[in-house]
Parts: sequence; C-alpha cells; structure tokens
Amino acid sequence: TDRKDQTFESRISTTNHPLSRRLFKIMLRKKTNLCVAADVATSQQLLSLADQLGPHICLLKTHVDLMSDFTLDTTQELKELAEKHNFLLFEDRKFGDIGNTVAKQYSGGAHKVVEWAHLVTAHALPGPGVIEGLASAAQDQERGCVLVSQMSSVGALTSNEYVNGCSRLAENHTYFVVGFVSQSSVSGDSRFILFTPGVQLEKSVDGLGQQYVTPRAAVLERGADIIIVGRGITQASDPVATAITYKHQAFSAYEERVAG
Ligand code: S5P
Repeated sequence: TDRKDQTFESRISTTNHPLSRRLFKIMLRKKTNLCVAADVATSQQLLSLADQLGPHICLLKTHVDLMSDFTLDTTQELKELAEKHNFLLFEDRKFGDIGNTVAKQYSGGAHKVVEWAHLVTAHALPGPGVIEGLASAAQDQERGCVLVSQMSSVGALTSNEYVNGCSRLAENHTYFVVGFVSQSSVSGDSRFILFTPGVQLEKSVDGLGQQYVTPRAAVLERGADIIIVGRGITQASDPVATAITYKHQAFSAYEERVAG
C-alpha cells in the first residue's frame, strides 16, 4: 500500500533510519505533525519560540545563517529545549555542493551544524556525493538529511525528471535520507517522510514568490506527512494559540487520510 494510506505507527517498522523512527514516535505521542520554521533574527527570539511552541511541534526548523547573534551557546540551549519538549532540530541549510565541500560546511564554520541539528536539508542537484559527503561528516552520530525534491516558490525549476532523480537517490541512500521537502506526493515509499512548506490558514502568496496552501490541502491533496509553517505562526499575534490551530488542522487531516 501507498505511503499516504499508512499510519505513522505502521510505518515505524518499515524504516531502518533511527531518526525517522524517532520522528514517527514523537508525532504519535504528541499528536502533532507540525514543524515550525523559526526564521527570527536573534537567539532570544529563537529560544523563546522553541520553549513556547515546543509542546506543539515535532520539529523546529532553523536558518541559523540569518541570525545576527547565533553562537554555540544558543545550540546548547536549543538542545536542552528539544529534550525538554521532545522535538527534533532541523537546520534548513540546503546544502548543494560537492561532497568534500558540504562535509566541511556541515561540520565546520561558525555554526557546526552537525553537532546540534538532527536533520538538515540538502539539494540533490550535485548527485550522490552531496549525501555521501554529509554522511561522512556525521560519522557515528544519529543524523539524517531531507532532500529538497520540489519547492513552494513560483517558477521552481524542479521538473518531473529531477523529482524522480531525487527519489532514486533517496532509495539508494536510506541510511542517511529520511525523506523529501515536496509539494506533492513525490514518493509512495512508506519509509520516506514528506515535509511540505508554503502553508498558511488561507491560500495566499507573500509577494516574493512564496505560495501558500492550507494545512488540510497540504496533507490531503499534496501528500504532506509534516507541514512546515513559518510566518503564519511566528508573526501571529498569539503564536501559541495559532500553533495549536495549525497542529489540530494538520493532525486531523492526517487521521482522516489514513482512515481512508
Ligand atoms: O520549497 C520550499 C522549501 C523550504 S525548506 N519552500 C519554503 O518555504 N521552505 C522554507 O520553509 C523556507 O526557507 C522558510 O523557512 C519556510 C517557510 O516559511 P513561511 O514563513 O513562508 O511559512
């Protein structure tokens, strides 16, 4: 049976990736398939969002390179909040270079992403080397990557051929790839988790190419397992209440989907 029709519970045993298993278990225990994109400028804002929204999310997605004061102390506090509220850390670095370069970017630089982020995003454009490079830098730590298969923005260049190439690449590297960022059901393989950004409570656009669908449409029409929501929550007047609304809509859409 297709990925979309299977419960997270039944999918746990189909994957050997320890982080996929952890993520399925977190989603079931907390009844949330919401990932918040905390695209904020300061560590204080990031940590405050992580603590407030922590109970309602399975994943916290970051872009640490847009922060003005990010240090390794911030990562220590993030790790503690992730443990306190039982969510995973997801750095949206979109690695997209040759293996040797991404291995150094992942483990080095100012951000030392491999030391604190459970998951990272990567573009499949370079081919298998990008995954092999990241995996080599992860060594024996429990780490994984999500391949960007399709994008939410207007005019994205991800053709069907590219999307199919991403799927083949993932199938050949299941020890490291946990799933895809996508806008449609790019894979029926129950091992892979589909993450869908471009989600707000109303269908809309942002003026710089971003396109939004509703949580229900993301899960029921576009095949999302996890919805990624940024400004819809972070810029709301009450981010916690708003996160709860997204959580309920996305999780009940998931329950409806698997109930068939
Ligand atoms: O196709 C994509 C892939 C990603 S990871 N479209 C996206 O918008 N994203 C990310 O999701 C983007 O970088 C941002 O962090 C988040 C969406 O944020 P929002 O404020 O538009 O909800």
